[in-house]
Parts: sequence; C-alpha cells; structure tokens
Amino acid sequence: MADALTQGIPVVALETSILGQGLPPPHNLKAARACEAAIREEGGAPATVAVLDGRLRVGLSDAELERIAAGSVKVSTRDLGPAMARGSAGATTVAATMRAAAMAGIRFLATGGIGGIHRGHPEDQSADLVELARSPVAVFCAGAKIILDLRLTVERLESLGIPVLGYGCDEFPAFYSRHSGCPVSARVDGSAEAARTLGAAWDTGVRGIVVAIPPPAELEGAEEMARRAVADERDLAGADVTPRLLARMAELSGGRSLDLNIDLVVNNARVAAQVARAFLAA
Ligand code: PSU
Ligand code: MN
Repeated sequence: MADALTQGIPVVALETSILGQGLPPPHNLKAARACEAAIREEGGAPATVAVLDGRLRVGLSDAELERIAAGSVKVSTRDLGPAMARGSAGATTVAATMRAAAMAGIRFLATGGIGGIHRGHPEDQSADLVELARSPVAVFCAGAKIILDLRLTVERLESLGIPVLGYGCDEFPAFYSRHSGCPVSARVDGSAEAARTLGAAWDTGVRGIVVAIPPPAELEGAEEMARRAVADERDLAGADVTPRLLARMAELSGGRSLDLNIDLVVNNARVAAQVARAFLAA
C-alpha cells in the first residue's frame, strides 16, 4: 500500500465499521471483499483501515478482514488511542478512517453513508461531520445513513464549510434513494470533473469533501421503513443506534436493504478509484 502511494497508483481507504457493526454476516465480509476487488479492477490499491494488535493499520490482509468481522469494537476518532493502548480489535468509522488516511497521505475514502445528525435526537451528531472539517480527504458515499435527519445533516455540512459534490446529481442522495429533497452544493459530472473540482477545492484550503453518489438502484418504501425503524427503536442511544436501526431496516425490507447496501458501497468504492485515478493523471 505504501508502495502504491509512491508509485502513483490510486489508493482508496475503506472504513471497517460497516464490516464490524453495520452489516450482519455474511453480507459484511462480502461487501468488504467486493469493495477491495472493485478498487483493484480500476487499477487502484485498497487500503482498509482498522485497529489491530495495538496498531492503527492502513491496508489489511483477508485474514485480518475476517478478524474484524469476527468481533470488534466501533472506533471513532476519539476512540483510536484507547483502542490501540488496550490492544482491542477496532473497526473504524468514517471519522477514524479519515484520520488514518490523512496520516498515511491518502486523499480518497469510500463508505456507504456518512454519519450525521440523528432524527428526533439532534444532540446525537456523528464525529464524521467534525472530522470532515479537519482531515483533507474526499469521502465517497451515497449520502448519509438513511436513519438520520438528512436536512439537518446537510445544514451542518454547510455550516462547517464542507463542499458536498453531487456525482451526476443535484440532490443529496438518501442512501437507498436518489431523492432527498436536499440540494448538493455543486454538481460534478464524471471522474475528470470530480477530480478537477477536488483539486481546486483543496487548493483553497478546504479539508474534507463529500462526494455524494446516487445508489445504483432504488429501495421502494425506504423512507417509510426508516421512519418505522426509528420509531421502534427510539429509546436507543450512543454507538449502538446505527447497528440496531439498520438491522430493523433489514427486517422490514425482507433483506433487500442489505443487498442494496452492498451494491451501493461497492459502487462508491469503484467511483472513488476512478476519481483517484483521474486526480493522479491531471
Ligand atoms: N453507514 C452505514 N452503516 C454504518 C455506518 C455508516 O450504512 O455502519 C457507520 C460509518 O462507519 C459511519 C458511522 O462513520 O456509522 C457513524 O457512526 P456514529 O453516528 O456513531 O458516528
Ligand atoms: Mn451517532
């Protein structure tokens, strides 16, 4: 992976919270492996991030992916130090993965959806938002997690001065749907324009950038299911909220949300690699 960076191969960082907590087995490993494969198919090098054996690791073997899937704690930016000191197996969120990527000199990161501001609990705000203001990494996603308040999340991204680029779209995607009713801050069409725009934005001193990619398919009734999931699980708090709500979405959709979740995260990884390649070529 370090060789890839110096040899001008596009490197894309991948988070592992989706592997450790976000998706149930066997979907989690299937998604992680398919993301790595998609990046390689585009001529890139995947750099999957996790805490293992007391170290913050950038680039994992397949056996190490399995270790994270077998049991790991969710690690956001503030949890990195404690997880390393304790020797825990840690699955990194977007925030922690951005921090690791920035430390390694990687500018591109792919995930399913970023964290944001929770519905009905506006005090629950993901550290992903603050980290985007801090680390110079482009985060390729299908918007934010479906269970969040997208309007408040988009407002906060604006307040923090974080560009939200719509990849071939004018609306911020709603994870399982192209439509959220919330506008992006700028539209880009294709990998060359995306790469040019990222470079120009970074030149102005902007740090994190969201590249929002519509999902490859629509999950009918996703918004209604998200509402029901949030209503059913309204007493949850903290880091457990996402895994519980996504499990409820899977129940309500008869498993369809899981298949689309895999497809969209793999699509995001592929686009990230294409844009990374265009960025290096420019
Ligand atoms: N999107 C998903 N599943 C997930 C996540 C996002 O579809 O599991 C993870 C990401 O790693 C994201 C994290 O960074 O949830 C945000 O968690 P929190 O709200 O606790 O910061
Ligand atoms: Mn949260």
